[in-house]
Amino acid sequence: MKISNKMEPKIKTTLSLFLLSVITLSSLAQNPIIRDQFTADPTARVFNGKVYLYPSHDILAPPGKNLRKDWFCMADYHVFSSENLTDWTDHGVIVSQNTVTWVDSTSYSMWAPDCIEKNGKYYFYFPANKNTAGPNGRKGFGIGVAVADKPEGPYIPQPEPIKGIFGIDPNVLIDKDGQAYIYYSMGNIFVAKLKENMLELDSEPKAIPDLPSKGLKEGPWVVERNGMYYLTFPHVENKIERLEYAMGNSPVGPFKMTGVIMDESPINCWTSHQSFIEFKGQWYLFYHQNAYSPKFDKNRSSCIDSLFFNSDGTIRKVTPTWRGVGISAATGKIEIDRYSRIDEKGVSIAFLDSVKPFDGWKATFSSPGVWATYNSVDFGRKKLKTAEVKCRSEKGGTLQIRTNGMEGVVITEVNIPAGKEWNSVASRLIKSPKGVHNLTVMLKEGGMVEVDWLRFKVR
Ligand code: FUB
Repeated sequence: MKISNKMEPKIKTTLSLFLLSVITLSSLAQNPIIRDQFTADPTARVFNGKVYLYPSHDILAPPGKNLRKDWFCMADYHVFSSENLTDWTDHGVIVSQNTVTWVDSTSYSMWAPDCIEKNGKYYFYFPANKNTAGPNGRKGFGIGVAVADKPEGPYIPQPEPIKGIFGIDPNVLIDKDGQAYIYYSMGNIFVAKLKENMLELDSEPKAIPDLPSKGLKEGPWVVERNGMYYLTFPHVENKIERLEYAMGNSPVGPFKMTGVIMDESPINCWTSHQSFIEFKGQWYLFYHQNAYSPKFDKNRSSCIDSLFFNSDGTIRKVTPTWRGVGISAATGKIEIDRYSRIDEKGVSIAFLDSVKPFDGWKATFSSPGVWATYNSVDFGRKKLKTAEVKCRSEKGGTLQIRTNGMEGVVITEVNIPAGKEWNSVASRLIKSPKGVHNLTVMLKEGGMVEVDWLRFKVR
């Protein structure tokens, strides 16, 4: 891509920003899925056989900007992609409050976005505070569109927000007949038709009736499956948001309230926000919580768990997990603190360093016999020879690593020397499994042992 001097200054800045910011950092698997920055309101889309993630980008309010310290603060959007839901590439900033002409660049209000493809173009919809009042005299939230030729950009923002919308959390559905609909929230959830150009409304926005009348509703996400339309949204039924849905026979309803997709956050994140995709024959729910910021729930992180439909088309409630989805390579770092099952009385999870949450977590095995299981580890077909465990134990201890839970085959036993420092301890394998197995780590004997990660090596 060439930056030419003849380009509009805003477009030029947007392109330069995009080109400068393309990063190909790979994150690890498990929940949260992005492990070096906050990513809220995760919109997932499948484009060209890959999964693209368009989250909003929570940050702490920068000092000296006259911003509330206790509120959402978002200046830009990144896009991420993955071929396996396990390894994620950050393609960098695609839209920033400083490069959209109509956005108040002091507002840090780039909330939940969406992105959709039509005729080979990618339309990125985003809410933000306007810098001028509209014809109705209102500033507040508008919804803008930025357009690209590729899912990862570069995106060129339109000079004006979509006329006729005052709201947040855009979501766009293109129905089977090609008609596009935009959904958004502002107290109610609204729907309107979009014109063929995807940039203008083709009908008056209408509030969708028959949804809960008490408690905040926001974040609509509509998906069609087998001729049924699912209107999903976060709603405060009790004290904080949970994910609910209504079903209907058309993109504009009527929708009938049907159930709860995910209960309120077990770690008390006030907001929730969702999107669904079907990828390689499995449905997945993307959502967020505040695992990396337990004391401030406006710094959130994206997660994925599998989602299943019942035979009547209703959705089975999803329980959030730390393990998340996808298969982990035995030769990569397996974070046992992102367990699929755990001996809750004997294994505890904590940050490695509470002032550096993105360093991740450790699992502490308190006494002999306690265990944690991590599912779906791929040992491949090659013989593996060594296990390496990053661990620490003041008194020393022996960890047993085996396949398939309590009945499994012992792969190795790792003798951890007594000491105060973190060490990488290696141990020869007794058995090298082949293919995909669940892995169990058990403290066989000794004192308390802390584990950061483990992996297997061919040498
Ligand atoms: O991220 C800011 C707001 O919080 C979103 O727009 C809402 O859906 C909620 O997640």
